[in-house]
Amino acid sequence: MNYMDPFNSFFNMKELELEPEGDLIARRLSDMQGMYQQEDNVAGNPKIYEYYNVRLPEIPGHLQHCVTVISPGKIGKEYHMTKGHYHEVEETAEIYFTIQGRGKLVMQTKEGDSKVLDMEEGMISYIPPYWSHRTINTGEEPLVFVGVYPGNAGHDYGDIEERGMKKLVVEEDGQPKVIDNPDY
Ligand code: S6P
Ligand code: ZN
Repeated sequence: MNYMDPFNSFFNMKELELEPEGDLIARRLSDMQGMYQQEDNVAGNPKIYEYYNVRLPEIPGHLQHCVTVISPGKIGKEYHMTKGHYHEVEETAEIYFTIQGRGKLVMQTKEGDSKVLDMEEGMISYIPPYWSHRTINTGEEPLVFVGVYPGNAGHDYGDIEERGMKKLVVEEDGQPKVIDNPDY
C-alpha cells in the first residue's frame, strides 16, 4: 500500500496567510464581471478575496481544505462576496468554520430554494449536498473561514455566473440586509 504521509498546515492569523502557501487564488473585481449590481463607477480593480488551497488529489477519500479571506468593503450597496458555486459532484457537502470576522453564507438549490446563515467567529456552518454557496463579508475586518469538502467535489461556477443568485446582501442604514435580486 502506498500511504500518503500525514501533514500539518499553518494559517498565520497575523499575516492572514497559509504556510506552506499551497495554491493561492486571488479574485479581483474584474474576475467577477456582472456579479455586482453597480460595478461601473468603482475606482481601480480592488481585490475582493483570496483563498489558499492545500494541494491534495481530487479523488474520493481525501478531504480538500482551504482558507478564504474576504476583504471588507462594498461594491455599490453590496458587500464584498465570493463568486459562489455548486460542487461539480452535486451530492458532496461542505463545512465552513469561521475563524475571524462576520458575514453571511447564502445558499441556493437548483429548485430555487434559498437559505442564509450568519457567519461569525467560532460558527461551524454545514452546507448540505446540492446547495450552491456564496460568502459575504458584512463586517469591518477580513472575513476568514476554513472550508472542508470531499476530494472529488470540484467546482461548477456556470449557473451563478449566468444567472446570479436569488438573494443579495446589501447595506441599508448601516446594516446588512438580505434582499431579492431584482435581476434574477
Ligand atoms: C470550495 C469552498 C471555498 C471556495 C472559496 C472561494 O468548495 O467552497 O474554498 O472555493 O471560498 O469561493 P468561490 O466561489 O470563488 O470558489
Ligand atoms: Zn464549495
